[in-house]
Amino acid sequence: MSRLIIVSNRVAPISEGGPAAGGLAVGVYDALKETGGMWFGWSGEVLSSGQPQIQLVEHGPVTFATVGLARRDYDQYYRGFSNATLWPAFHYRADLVHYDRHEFEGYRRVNAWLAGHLVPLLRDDDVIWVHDYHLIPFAEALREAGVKNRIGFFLHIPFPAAQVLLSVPPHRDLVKALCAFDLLGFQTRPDLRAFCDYIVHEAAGQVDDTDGTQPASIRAFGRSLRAAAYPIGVYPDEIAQLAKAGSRGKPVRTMKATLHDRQLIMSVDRLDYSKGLVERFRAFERLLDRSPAFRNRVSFVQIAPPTRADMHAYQDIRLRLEAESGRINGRFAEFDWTPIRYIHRQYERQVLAALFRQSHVGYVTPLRDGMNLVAKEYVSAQDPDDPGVLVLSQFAGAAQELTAALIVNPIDVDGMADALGEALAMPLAERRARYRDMIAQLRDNNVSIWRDNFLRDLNRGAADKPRAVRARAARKAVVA
Ligand code: GDG
Repeated sequence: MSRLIIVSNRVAPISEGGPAAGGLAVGVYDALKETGGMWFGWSGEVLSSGQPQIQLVEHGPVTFATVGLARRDYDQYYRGFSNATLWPAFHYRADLVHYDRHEFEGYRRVNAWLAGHLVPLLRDDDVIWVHDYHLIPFAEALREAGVKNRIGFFLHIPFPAAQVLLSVPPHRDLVKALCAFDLLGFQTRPDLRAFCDYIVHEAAGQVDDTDGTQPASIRAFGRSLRAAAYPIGVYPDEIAQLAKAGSRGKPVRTMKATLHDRQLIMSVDRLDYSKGLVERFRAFERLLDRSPAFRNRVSFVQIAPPTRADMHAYQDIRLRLEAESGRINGRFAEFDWTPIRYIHRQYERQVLAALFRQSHVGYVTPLRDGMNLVAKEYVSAQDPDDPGVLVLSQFAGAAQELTAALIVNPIDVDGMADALGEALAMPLAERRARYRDMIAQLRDNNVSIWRDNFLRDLNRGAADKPRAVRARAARKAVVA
Protein backbone atom coordinates (compact mmCIF):
# COMPACT_ATOMS: atom_id res chain seq x y z
CA MET A 1 0.00 0.00 0.00
CA SER A 2 1.25 3.51 -0.82
CA ARG A 3 2.27 5.72 2.07
CA LEU A 4 0.07 8.73 2.76
CA ILE A 5 1.76 12.12 3.17
CA ILE A 6 -0.39 14.82 4.78
CA VAL A 7 0.77 18.40 4.35
CA SER A 8 -0.94 21.17 6.31
CA ASN A 9 0.07 24.58 7.57
CA ARG A 10 0.03 23.41 11.18
CA VAL A 11 0.68 19.84 12.22
CA ALA A 12 -1.75 18.74 14.95
CA PRO A 13 -0.07 18.83 18.40
CA ILE A 14 1.28 15.39 19.18
CA SER A 15 0.51 13.68 22.48
CA GLU A 16 1.32 10.08 23.48
CA GLY A 17 -1.66 8.65 21.62
CA GLY A 18 -1.39 10.91 18.57
CA PRO A 19 -2.82 14.36 17.91
CA ALA A 20 -4.70 15.86 20.85
CA ALA A 21 -7.25 17.85 18.83
CA GLY A 22 -10.46 16.38 17.44
CA GLY A 23 -12.33 16.20 14.13
CA LEU A 24 -10.08 16.64 11.17
CA ALA A 25 -6.88 15.86 13.08
CA VAL A 26 -8.25 12.55 14.36
CA GLY A 27 -9.73 11.55 10.98
CA VAL A 28 -6.53 12.24 9.13
CA TYR A 29 -4.39 10.61 11.80
CA ASP A 30 -6.50 7.41 11.58
CA ALA A 31 -5.77 7.23 7.86
CA LEU A 32 -2.07 7.76 8.47
CA LYS A 33 -1.97 4.95 11.03
CA GLU A 34 -3.64 2.55 8.57
CA THR A 35 -1.38 3.24 5.60
CA GLY A 36 1.71 4.44 7.44
CA GLY A 37 3.02 7.81 6.42
CA MET A 38 3.99 11.28 7.36
CA TRP A 39 2.41 14.53 8.52
CA PHE A 40 4.44 17.48 7.34
CA GLY A 41 4.08 21.20 8.10
CA TRP A 42 4.93 24.20 10.24
CA SER A 43 5.68 23.48 13.91
CA GLY A 44 4.04 26.75 15.02
CA GLU A 45 7.41 28.16 16.13
CA VAL A 46 8.56 31.57 14.93
CA LEU A 47 12.35 31.84 15.06
CA SER A 48 13.95 35.18 15.73
CA SER A 49 17.38 33.91 14.68
CA GLY A 50 19.13 30.87 13.24
CA GLN A 51 18.21 28.51 10.43
CA PRO A 52 14.97 26.50 10.84
CA GLN A 53 15.73 22.77 11.10
CA ILE A 54 13.32 19.98 10.24
CA GLN A 55 12.29 17.86 13.24
CA LEU A 56 11.20 14.25 12.74
CA VAL A 57 9.21 12.49 15.48
CA GLU A 58 8.02 8.89 15.04
CA HIS A 59 4.74 7.62 16.49
CA GLY A 60 4.40 3.98 15.37
CA PRO A 61 3.96 3.97 11.59
CA VAL A 62 3.52 7.76 11.46
CA THR A 63 6.31 10.32 11.20
CA PHE A 64 5.56 13.90 12.23
CA ALA A 65 7.88 16.21 10.27
CA THR A 66 7.81 19.84 11.35
CA VAL A 67 9.82 22.94 10.70
CA GLY A 68 9.82 26.43 12.29
CA LEU A 69 9.40 29.67 10.34
CA ALA A 70 11.71 32.67 10.32
CA ARG A 71 10.01 35.92 11.45
CA ARG A 72 9.89 37.42 7.96
CA ASP A 73 8.36 34.22 6.53
CA TYR A 74 5.74 34.17 9.28
CA ASP A 75 4.85 37.81 8.59
CA GLN A 76 4.62 37.46 4.81
CA TYR A 77 3.30 33.93 4.34
CA TYR A 78 1.10 33.45 7.41
CA ARG A 79 -0.02 36.82 8.79
CA GLY A 80 0.24 38.51 5.42
CA PHE A 81 -0.93 36.78 2.27
CA SER A 82 -2.67 33.77 3.92
CA ASN A 83 -4.59 35.58 6.64
CA ALA A 84 -4.82 39.22 5.55
CA THR A 85 -5.46 38.54 1.84
CA LEU A 86 -6.82 35.05 1.18
CA TRP A 87 -8.85 34.56 4.39
CA PRO A 88 -10.98 37.71 4.02
CA ALA A 89 -11.31 37.37 0.23
CA PHE A 90 -12.39 33.72 0.40
CA HIS A 91 -14.93 34.67 3.11
CA TYR A 92 -16.41 37.34 0.83
CA ARG A 93 -14.92 40.24 2.85
CA ALA A 94 -13.41 42.18 -0.02
CA ASP A 95 -13.59 45.25 2.27
CA LEU A 96 -10.98 43.66 4.59
CA VAL A 97 -8.61 42.40 1.88
CA HIS A 98 -5.12 43.79 2.30
CA TYR A 99 -2.66 43.17 -0.50
CA ASP A 100 1.08 43.58 -0.64
CA ARG A 101 3.04 42.17 -3.57
CA HIS A 102 6.01 41.34 -1.32
CA GLU A 103 3.78 39.26 0.92
CA PHE A 104 2.56 37.29 -2.09
CA GLU A 105 6.18 36.70 -3.10
CA GLY A 106 6.85 35.57 0.49
CA TYR A 107 3.85 33.23 0.32
CA ARG A 108 5.21 31.60 -2.82
CA ARG A 109 8.74 31.54 -1.46
CA VAL A 110 7.67 29.77 1.75
CA ASN A 111 5.59 27.24 -0.21
CA ALA A 112 8.62 26.45 -2.38
CA TRP A 113 10.89 26.30 0.66
CA LEU A 114 8.52 23.91 2.50
CA ALA A 115 8.21 21.78 -0.64
CA GLY A 116 12.01 21.68 -0.82
CA HIS A 117 12.12 20.23 2.71
CA LEU A 118 9.57 17.55 1.81
CA VAL A 119 11.16 16.37 -1.46
CA PRO A 120 14.08 14.39 0.09
CA LEU A 121 11.62 12.59 2.40
CA LEU A 122 9.39 11.34 -0.45
CA ARG A 123 9.21 7.87 -2.02
CA ASP A 124 8.03 7.27 -5.59
CA ASP A 125 4.66 5.75 -4.72
CA ASP A 126 3.70 8.12 -1.88
CA VAL A 127 0.28 9.76 -2.19
CA ILE A 128 0.34 13.41 -1.07
CA TRP A 129 -2.70 15.20 0.40
CA VAL A 130 -2.27 18.96 0.93
CA HIS A 131 -4.69 20.96 3.11
CA ASP A 132 -5.98 24.49 2.88
CA TYR A 133 -5.41 27.98 1.60
CA HIS A 134 -1.93 28.48 3.01
CA LEU A 135 -0.59 25.88 0.59
CA ILE A 136 -2.22 26.62 -2.78
CA PRO A 137 1.17 26.79 -4.62
CA PHE A 138 2.52 23.62 -2.97
CA ALA A 139 1.90 21.17 -5.84
CA GLU A 140 3.32 23.59 -8.38
CA ALA A 141 6.48 23.85 -6.25
CA LEU A 142 6.72 20.04 -5.97
CA ARG A 143 6.21 19.63 -9.73
CA GLU A 144 8.99 22.15 -10.40
CA ALA A 145 11.22 20.02 -8.19
CA GLY A 146 10.41 17.01 -10.42
CA VAL A 147 7.89 15.24 -8.14
CA LYS A 148 5.56 13.00 -10.18
CA ASN A 149 3.43 11.55 -7.33
CA ARG A 150 -0.36 11.88 -7.04
CA ILE A 151 -1.10 15.14 -5.21
CA GLY A 152 -4.53 16.13 -3.90
CA PHE A 153 -5.73 19.34 -2.26
CA PHE A 154 -8.63 20.00 0.09
CA LEU A 155 -9.85 23.56 0.70
CA HIS A 156 -11.37 23.90 4.19
CA ILE A 157 -12.75 27.40 3.61
CA PRO A 158 -15.22 28.61 0.95
CA PHE A 159 -14.12 29.09 -2.64
CA PRO A 160 -15.46 32.54 -3.56
CA ALA A 161 -17.52 33.58 -6.56
CA ALA A 162 -15.32 34.66 -9.47
CA GLN A 163 -16.20 38.35 -9.09
CA VAL A 164 -14.95 38.25 -5.48
CA LEU A 165 -11.81 36.29 -6.32
CA LEU A 166 -10.95 38.91 -8.93
CA SER A 167 -10.35 41.32 -6.03
CA VAL A 168 -7.18 39.37 -5.18
CA PRO A 169 -4.60 40.75 -7.63
CA PRO A 170 -2.76 37.44 -8.31
CA HIS A 171 -6.03 35.46 -8.70
CA ARG A 172 -4.86 33.95 -11.97
CA ASP A 173 -1.58 32.70 -10.44
CA LEU A 174 -3.56 31.12 -7.62
CA VAL A 175 -6.01 29.26 -9.84
CA LYS A 176 -3.20 28.18 -12.17
CA ALA A 177 -1.35 26.83 -9.10
CA LEU A 178 -4.47 24.89 -8.04
CA CYS A 179 -4.49 23.26 -11.47
CA ALA A 180 -1.12 21.60 -10.68
CA PHE A 181 -2.92 19.23 -8.27
CA ASP A 182 -4.45 15.98 -9.56
CA LEU A 183 -7.60 16.27 -7.45
CA LEU A 184 -9.21 19.29 -5.79
CA GLY A 185 -11.70 18.84 -2.97
CA PHE A 186 -14.15 21.55 -1.88
CA GLN A 187 -16.50 21.56 1.09
CA THR A 188 -19.74 22.03 -0.89
CA ARG A 189 -21.20 21.96 -4.37
CA PRO A 190 -21.56 25.77 -4.45
CA ASP A 191 -17.78 26.07 -3.80
CA LEU A 192 -17.06 23.60 -6.59
CA ARG A 193 -19.43 25.50 -8.86
CA ALA A 194 -17.63 28.78 -8.10
CA PHE A 195 -14.27 27.21 -9.00
CA CYS A 196 -15.60 25.74 -12.25
CA ASP A 197 -17.20 29.06 -13.10
CA TYR A 198 -13.80 30.77 -12.81
CA ILE A 199 -12.19 28.06 -14.97
CA VAL A 200 -14.74 28.47 -17.75
CA HIS A 201 -15.31 32.24 -17.69
CA GLU A 202 -12.02 33.68 -16.46
CA ALA A 203 -9.42 31.10 -17.49
CA ALA A 204 -10.86 29.92 -20.86
CA GLY A 205 -10.70 26.38 -19.51
CA GLN A 206 -13.03 23.43 -19.93
CA VAL A 207 -15.15 21.50 -17.44
CA ASP A 208 -16.94 18.27 -18.34
CA ASP A 209 -20.57 17.60 -17.50
CA THR A 210 -21.12 15.68 -14.27
CA ASP A 211 -24.13 14.67 -12.24
CA GLY A 212 -22.11 15.03 -9.04
CA THR A 213 -21.45 11.30 -8.58
CA GLN A 214 -18.01 11.57 -10.22
CA PRO A 215 -15.42 14.31 -9.91
CA ALA A 216 -15.64 16.89 -12.69
CA SER A 217 -12.80 16.73 -15.23
CA ILE A 218 -11.13 20.04 -15.81
CA ARG A 219 -8.63 21.27 -18.36
CA ALA A 220 -7.02 24.67 -17.88
CA PHE A 221 -3.58 26.28 -18.10
CA GLY A 222 -2.42 23.25 -20.12
CA ARG A 223 -3.16 20.89 -17.23
CA SER A 224 -5.81 18.21 -16.58
CA LEU A 225 -7.24 17.57 -13.16
CA ARG A 226 -10.43 16.58 -11.39
CA ALA A 227 -12.50 18.35 -8.74
CA ALA A 228 -15.44 17.45 -6.50
CA ALA A 229 -17.22 18.38 -3.27
CA TYR A 230 -16.30 16.33 -0.18
CA PRO A 231 -18.17 17.79 2.81
CA ILE A 232 -16.08 17.21 5.93
CA GLY A 233 -17.78 15.39 8.82
CA VAL A 234 -17.29 14.52 12.49
CA TYR A 235 -17.52 11.29 14.51
CA PRO A 236 -21.06 11.82 15.88
CA ASP A 237 -21.18 8.77 18.17
CA GLU A 238 -17.85 9.59 19.79
CA ILE A 239 -19.00 13.15 20.43
CA ALA A 240 -22.23 11.85 21.99
CA GLN A 241 -20.17 9.64 24.33
CA LEU A 242 -17.93 12.56 25.24
CA ALA A 243 -20.97 14.77 25.93
CA LYS A 244 -22.57 12.16 28.17
CA ALA A 245 -19.37 11.59 30.13
CA GLY A 246 -18.73 15.33 30.50
CA SER A 247 -22.24 15.99 31.81
CA ARG A 248 -21.16 14.69 35.23
CA GLY A 249 -18.11 17.00 35.37
CA LYS A 250 -17.67 20.09 37.52
CA PRO A 251 -17.88 22.76 34.77
CA VAL A 252 -21.31 21.50 33.70
CA ARG A 253 -22.58 21.19 37.27
CA THR A 254 -21.46 24.76 37.92
CA MET A 255 -23.16 26.00 34.79
CA LYS A 256 -26.42 24.26 35.70
CA ALA A 257 -26.31 25.67 39.22
CA THR A 258 -25.91 29.22 37.94
CA LEU A 259 -28.61 28.84 35.29
CA HIS A 260 -31.31 27.73 37.74
CA ASP A 261 -34.27 26.91 35.47
CA ARG A 262 -33.33 29.24 32.66
CA GLN A 263 -32.98 28.00 29.10
CA LEU A 264 -29.49 28.02 27.60
CA ILE A 265 -28.36 29.21 24.17
CA MET A 266 -24.78 28.11 23.31
CA SER A 267 -22.25 29.31 20.74
CA VAL A 268 -18.59 28.32 20.30
CA ASP A 269 -16.37 29.91 17.67
CA ARG A 270 -12.80 31.01 17.23
CA LEU A 271 -12.97 34.79 17.65
CA ASP A 272 -13.05 35.58 13.93
CA TYR A 273 -14.91 38.27 11.98
CA SER A 274 -16.26 35.58 9.61
CA LYS A 275 -18.29 34.01 12.42
CA GLY A 276 -20.95 36.75 12.63
CA LEU A 277 -20.68 37.28 16.38
CA VAL A 278 -21.74 40.94 16.49
CA GLU A 279 -24.91 40.29 14.44
CA ARG A 280 -25.62 37.26 16.63
CA PHE A 281 -25.38 39.32 19.84
CA ARG A 282 -27.71 41.93 18.34
CA ALA A 283 -30.28 39.30 17.38
CA PHE A 284 -30.30 38.03 20.97
CA GLU A 285 -30.77 41.63 22.12
CA ARG A 286 -33.66 41.97 19.64
CA LEU A 287 -35.31 38.89 21.11
CA LEU A 288 -35.13 40.34 24.63
CA ASP A 289 -36.28 43.69 23.37
CA ARG A 290 -39.33 42.38 21.52
CA SER A 291 -40.32 39.57 23.89
CA PRO A 292 -40.01 40.61 27.56
CA ALA A 293 -41.18 37.11 28.58
CA PHE A 294 -37.71 35.81 27.71
CA ARG A 295 -35.96 38.25 30.06
CA ASN A 296 -34.41 36.47 33.02
CA ARG A 297 -35.64 33.20 31.43
CA VAL A 298 -32.81 32.65 28.93
CA SER A 299 -29.00 32.87 29.12
CA PHE A 300 -26.71 33.05 26.12
CA VAL A 301 -23.18 31.66 26.54
CA GLN A 302 -20.66 32.58 23.83
CA ILE A 303 -17.28 30.86 24.10
CA ALA A 304 -14.82 32.51 21.71
CA PRO A 305 -11.17 31.47 22.17
CA PRO A 306 -8.55 33.86 20.81
CA THR A 307 -7.09 33.33 17.37
CA ARG A 308 -4.60 35.32 15.20
CA ALA A 309 -4.55 37.84 18.04
CA ASP A 310 -1.51 39.64 16.60
CA MET A 311 -3.56 40.87 13.61
CA HIS A 312 -5.36 44.20 13.57
CA ALA A 313 -8.68 42.90 12.22
CA TYR A 314 -8.83 40.39 15.09
CA GLN A 315 -8.05 42.99 17.75
CA ASP A 316 -10.83 45.07 16.23
CA ILE A 317 -13.49 42.33 16.35
CA ARG A 318 -12.52 41.58 19.95
CA LEU A 319 -13.08 45.20 20.99
CA ARG A 320 -16.40 45.34 19.14
CA LEU A 321 -17.65 42.20 20.85
CA GLU A 322 -16.59 43.36 24.28
CA ALA A 323 -18.42 46.63 23.67
CA GLU A 324 -21.58 44.86 22.40
CA SER A 325 -21.80 42.33 25.21
CA GLY A 326 -21.18 45.09 27.78
CA ARG A 327 -23.85 47.31 26.21
CA ILE A 328 -26.48 44.55 25.98
CA ASN A 329 -25.78 43.28 29.49
CA GLY A 330 -25.90 46.85 30.83
CA ARG A 331 -29.30 47.26 29.20
CA PHE A 332 -30.98 44.04 30.39
CA ALA A 333 -29.04 42.50 33.29
CA GLU A 334 -30.64 42.09 36.70
CA PHE A 335 -29.04 41.37 40.09
CA ASP A 336 -29.42 37.62 39.54
CA TRP A 337 -29.11 37.42 35.73
CA THR A 338 -26.43 38.24 33.14
CA PRO A 339 -28.03 37.81 29.68
CA ILE A 340 -24.78 37.22 27.71
CA ARG A 341 -21.83 35.37 29.18
CA TYR A 342 -19.05 36.06 26.75
CA ILE A 343 -15.94 33.98 27.51
CA HIS A 344 -12.72 34.69 25.59
CA ARG A 345 -11.02 31.44 26.48
CA GLN A 346 -10.49 27.87 25.29
CA TYR A 347 -12.15 24.86 26.96
CA GLU A 348 -11.57 21.11 26.74
CA ARG A 349 -13.50 19.29 24.05
CA GLN A 350 -15.38 17.26 26.60
CA VAL A 351 -16.60 20.36 28.42
CA LEU A 352 -17.83 21.88 25.17
CA ALA A 353 -19.65 18.70 24.14
CA ALA A 354 -21.30 18.45 27.57
CA LEU A 355 -22.40 22.10 27.45
CA PHE A 356 -23.88 21.52 23.99
CA ARG A 357 -25.90 18.65 25.44
CA GLN A 358 -27.24 20.83 28.27
CA SER A 359 -28.29 23.67 26.00
CA HIS A 360 -31.68 24.26 24.39
CA VAL A 361 -30.32 26.05 21.35
CA GLY A 362 -27.08 25.76 19.35
CA TYR A 363 -26.64 29.19 17.82
CA VAL A 364 -24.27 28.93 14.83
CA THR A 365 -24.51 31.92 12.54
CA PRO A 366 -21.30 32.61 10.58
CA LEU A 367 -21.40 35.22 7.82
CA ARG A 368 -19.46 32.66 5.74
CA ASP A 369 -17.94 29.32 6.67
CA GLY A 370 -16.44 26.51 4.63
CA MET A 371 -18.30 23.89 6.67
CA ASN A 372 -18.52 24.76 10.41
CA LEU A 373 -17.82 21.71 12.52
CA VAL A 374 -19.38 23.28 15.62
CA ALA A 375 -22.83 22.90 14.00
CA LYS A 376 -22.15 19.19 13.46
CA GLU A 377 -20.69 18.75 16.94
CA TYR A 378 -23.71 20.47 18.50
CA VAL A 379 -26.17 18.04 16.88
CA SER A 380 -23.94 15.04 17.69
CA ALA A 381 -23.83 15.95 21.39
CA GLN A 382 -27.62 16.04 21.89
CA ASP A 383 -29.66 13.69 24.02
CA PRO A 384 -31.86 11.85 21.46
CA ASP A 385 -34.79 11.85 23.91
CA ASP A 386 -34.64 15.58 24.60
CA PRO A 387 -32.57 17.26 21.90
CA GLY A 388 -31.84 20.97 21.53
CA VAL A 389 -32.47 22.94 18.34
CA LEU A 390 -29.78 24.08 15.91
CA VAL A 391 -30.14 27.62 14.54
CA LEU A 392 -27.79 27.69 11.55
CA SER A 393 -26.60 30.27 9.03
CA GLN A 394 -27.47 29.63 5.41
CA PHE A 395 -23.85 30.62 4.63
CA ALA A 396 -22.23 27.80 6.62
CA GLY A 397 -21.30 24.86 4.39
CA ALA A 398 -23.08 22.68 6.98
CA ALA A 399 -26.43 24.19 5.91
CA GLN A 400 -26.19 22.20 2.66
CA GLU A 401 -26.55 18.99 4.69
CA LEU A 402 -28.28 19.99 7.96
CA THR A 403 -31.47 21.16 6.31
CA ALA A 404 -33.54 20.22 9.37
CA ALA A 405 -31.90 23.03 11.36
CA LEU A 406 -33.67 26.41 11.60
CA ILE A 407 -31.84 28.09 8.74
CA VAL A 408 -31.28 31.84 9.07
CA ASN A 409 -29.66 34.69 7.20
CA PRO A 410 -26.94 35.91 9.60
CA ILE A 411 -27.36 39.58 8.75
CA ASP A 412 -31.13 39.50 9.29
CA VAL A 413 -31.27 40.42 12.98
CA ASP A 414 -35.07 40.18 13.16
CA GLY A 415 -35.11 36.85 11.31
CA MET A 416 -32.55 35.45 13.74
CA ALA A 417 -34.51 36.73 16.74
CA ASP A 418 -37.61 34.98 15.29
CA ALA A 419 -35.65 31.74 14.91
CA LEU A 420 -34.34 31.95 18.50
CA GLY A 421 -37.90 32.45 19.78
CA GLU A 422 -39.13 29.51 17.69
CA ALA A 423 -36.26 27.28 18.87
CA LEU A 424 -36.81 28.08 22.55
CA ALA A 425 -40.52 27.24 22.26
CA MET A 426 -40.26 24.23 19.93
CA PRO A 427 -42.33 21.19 21.01
CA LEU A 428 -40.47 17.99 21.87
CA ALA A 429 -41.88 15.98 18.93
CA GLU A 430 -40.58 18.51 16.41
CA ARG A 431 -37.18 18.73 18.13
CA ARG A 432 -36.86 14.96 17.98
CA ALA A 433 -37.87 14.77 14.33
CA ARG A 434 -35.35 17.46 13.34
CA TYR A 435 -32.61 15.79 15.40
CA ARG A 436 -33.27 12.36 13.83
CA ASP A 437 -32.96 13.81 10.36
CA MET A 438 -29.68 15.58 11.16
CA ILE A 439 -27.99 12.80 13.13
CA ALA A 440 -28.72 10.33 10.31
CA GLN A 441 -27.07 12.72 7.89
CA LEU A 442 -24.00 13.05 10.17
CA ARG A 443 -23.65 9.27 10.51
CA ASP A 444 -23.96 8.81 6.73
CA ASN A 445 -21.09 11.20 6.12
CA ASN A 446 -18.73 10.98 9.07
CA VAL A 447 -15.13 12.09 8.92
CA SER A 448 -13.87 8.61 7.89
CA ILE A 449 -16.23 8.60 4.93
CA TRP A 450 -15.05 12.10 3.95
CA ARG A 451 -11.42 11.01 4.08
CA ASP A 452 -12.01 7.66 2.32
CA ASN A 453 -13.99 9.29 -0.51
CA PHE A 454 -11.24 11.83 -1.13
CA LEU A 455 -8.43 9.27 -1.02
CA ARG A 456 -10.39 6.80 -3.19
CA ASP A 457 -10.75 9.45 -5.91
CA LEU A 458 -7.13 10.55 -5.56
CA ASN A 459 -5.91 6.94 -5.84
CA ARG A 460 -8.36 6.09 -8.59
CA GLY A 461 -6.74 8.78 -10.67
CA ALA A 462 -3.47 6.84 -10.40
CA ALA A 463 -5.00 3.71 -11.98
CA ASP A 464 -7.16 5.35 -14.67
CA LYS A 465 -5.95 7.47 -17.47
CA PRO A 466 -7.71 10.82 -16.94
CA ARG A 467 -10.98 10.67 -18.84
CA ALA A 468 -10.88 12.51 -22.12
CA VAL A 469 -12.15 15.99 -21.54
CA ARG A 470 -14.74 16.90 -24.05
CA ALA A 471 -14.38 20.44 -25.28
CA ARG A 472 -17.35 22.58 -24.45
CA ALA A 473 -15.89 25.98 -24.87
CA ALA A 474 -19.20 27.55 -25.81
CA ARG A 475 -21.20 25.97 -23.01
CA LYS A 476 -21.42 26.89 -19.42
CA ALA A 477 -20.14 24.13 -17.09
CA VAL A 478 -22.89 22.07 -15.48
CA VAL A 479 -21.49 20.83 -12.22
CA ALA A 480 -24.29 20.97 -9.72
C1 GDG B 1 -11.93 25.67 9.31
C2 GDG B 1 -13.02 26.29 8.40
C3 GDG B 1 -14.24 24.12 8.47
C4 GDG B 1 -13.52 25.84 19.13
N1 GDG B 1 -13.33 26.39 20.34
C5 GDG B 1 -12.75 25.45 21.10
C6 GDG B 1 -12.58 24.30 20.31
N2 GDG B 1 -13.07 24.57 19.09
C7 GDG B 1 -13.13 23.58 18.01
C8 GDG B 1 -14.56 23.29 17.60
C9 GDG B 1 -14.35 22.77 16.19
C10 GDG B 1 -13.14 23.57 15.71
O1 GDG B 1 -12.48 24.10 16.86
C11 GDG B 1 -13.57 24.76 14.86
O2 GDG B 1 -13.97 24.27 13.62
P1 GDG B 1 -14.97 25.07 12.68
O3 GDG B 1 -15.31 24.19 11.55
O4 GDG B 1 -16.16 25.49 13.45
O5 GDG B 1 -14.21 26.40 12.22
P2 GDG B 1 -12.68 26.81 11.78
O6 GDG B 1 -11.75 26.77 12.92
O7 GDG B 1 -12.85 28.15 11.13
O8 GDG B 1 -12.24 25.70 10.71
C12 GDG B 1 -14.36 25.64 8.67
C13 GDG B 1 -13.06 23.54 9.25
O9 GDG B 1 -11.86 24.25 8.95
C14 GDG B 1 -12.85 22.06 8.94
O10 GDG B 1 -12.76 21.82 7.57
O11 GDG B 1 -15.44 23.51 8.94
O12 GDG B 1 -15.35 26.15 7.81
O13 GDG B 1 -13.10 27.70 8.62
O14 GDG B 1 -14.00 21.41 16.19
O15 GDG B 1 -15.13 22.40 18.51
N3 GDG B 1 -12.04 23.15 20.76
C15 GDG B 1 -11.64 23.15 22.06
N4 GDG B 1 -11.77 24.23 22.89
C16 GDG B 1 -12.32 25.41 22.45
O16 GDG B 1 -12.47 26.37 23.23
N5 GDG B 1 -11.11 22.02 22.57
